[in-house]
Amino acid sequence: MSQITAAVNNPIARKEVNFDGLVGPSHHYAGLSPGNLASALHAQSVSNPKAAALQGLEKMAWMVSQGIPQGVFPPQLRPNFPLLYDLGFKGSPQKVLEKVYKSAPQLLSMVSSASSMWAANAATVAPSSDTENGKVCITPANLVSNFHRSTEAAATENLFRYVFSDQHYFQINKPLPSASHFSDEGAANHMRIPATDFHSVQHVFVYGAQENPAQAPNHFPARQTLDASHAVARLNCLPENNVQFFQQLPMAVDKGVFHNDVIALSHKGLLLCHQHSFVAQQQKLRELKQGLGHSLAVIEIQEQQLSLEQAVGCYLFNSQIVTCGDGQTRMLLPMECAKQGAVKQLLEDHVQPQAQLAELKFMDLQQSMRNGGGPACLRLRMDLTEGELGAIQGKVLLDQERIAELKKRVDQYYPDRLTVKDLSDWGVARGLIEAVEAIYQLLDLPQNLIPNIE
Ligand code: SUG
Repeated sequence: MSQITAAVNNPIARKEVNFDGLVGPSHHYAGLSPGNLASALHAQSVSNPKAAALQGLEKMAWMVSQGIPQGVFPPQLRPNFPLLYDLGFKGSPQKVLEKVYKSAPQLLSMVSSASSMWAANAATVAPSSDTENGKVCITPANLVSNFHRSTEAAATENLFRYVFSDQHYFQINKPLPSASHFSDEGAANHMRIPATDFHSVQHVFVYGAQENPAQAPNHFPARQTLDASHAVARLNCLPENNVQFFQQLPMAVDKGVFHNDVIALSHKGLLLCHQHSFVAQQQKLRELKQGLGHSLAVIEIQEQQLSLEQAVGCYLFNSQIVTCGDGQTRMLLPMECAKQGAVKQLLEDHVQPQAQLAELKFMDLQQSMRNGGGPACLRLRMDLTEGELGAIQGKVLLDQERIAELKKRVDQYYPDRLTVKDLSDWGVARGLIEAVEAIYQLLDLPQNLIPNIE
């Protein structure tokens, strides 16, 4: 038996840890992401950063209450003053904010976006059980599809080089080159699927764009390229036999499926997806089954059960299926799925029995949902051994006490109302920066990870 098969074969050796991005205090709605329908719909509406962060922390608290290891990544510093200086704005912070708001309000939104909260886009991760070098391999995403998101990559890489700095256990790669040819959106377009019998594993990389323009979406951008997916698979040291590449259905991208995790999700040997998730779907699913020795359960939701539009509206596929401390499997879904009778019925009548779910847990994540971020967008999954968990730096692994401390900081520092105009006020912006500093302090993360704004 090869080393890789042996490690995959031992499911007790690793625990799935979900690292959620804590919503930052500058969370607001700016309509920055073409193809993300919720972001466009809520552009310029008034946000509530405090409620957004507390909703995210409630989700983390539920995970901990279920006996599931849970981590957190801090928000990045926003407004991003160093970037504004790089773009030629000069003067005191107040002057810089006034100038950028006056000349380019959308730019102020871009450099102030709290988008690092969507940790599923932070990186692609391969657990040490699956990699040729036996390390956890992590490739931070370059996120070049949207300017406001591309500015996350450097800070994410720095954070990961600190938190996962033990090179005995972790390999942190550089993000791919920042060019559209290598556009990479991280784990949102990647599914690690072990066989139900744990004898093998497949990594499915989902891309939206390839060279043939006939196979590209017409209205909205395809955010992930095939060449980027190939590069990430290589960098993450995955054996070729354990890797497959699926293309998103262009029609689905055009209907608002901007990441694969908006239309498909996996947990252990289960794949839950929509009928219109992939190009040549039946053939690709056959290949996947073959790669897993036919040990895979697929629940494929048909268009007449749930249309693509409905799926994008309620984010059913952006849920998290989790195995809890009591051994039961539960599904954490956005509240929007409970609000539509037909969706709830589909879940209760079909998904719950087929996936053998002990509970459907609906949670209110409305603040993030209004920017197109559901439960699964907010988290980056990693399967880690006890040794790897023990090597993590900073107090980023959570218990209820640390969550309560984080809630206190959020209550103390976060505004409960924010518009882009508010961001042009240095008094407000300084408060947002202090909030981020307080969170780094609480999580025992060095302040030098936060760029100096002078
Ligand atoms: O990249 N929204 C994010 C949502 C990311 C969701 N993540 C996953 N599906 N994994 C995006 O489109 C909107 C920001 C604004 O418009 O203010 C935004 O960036």
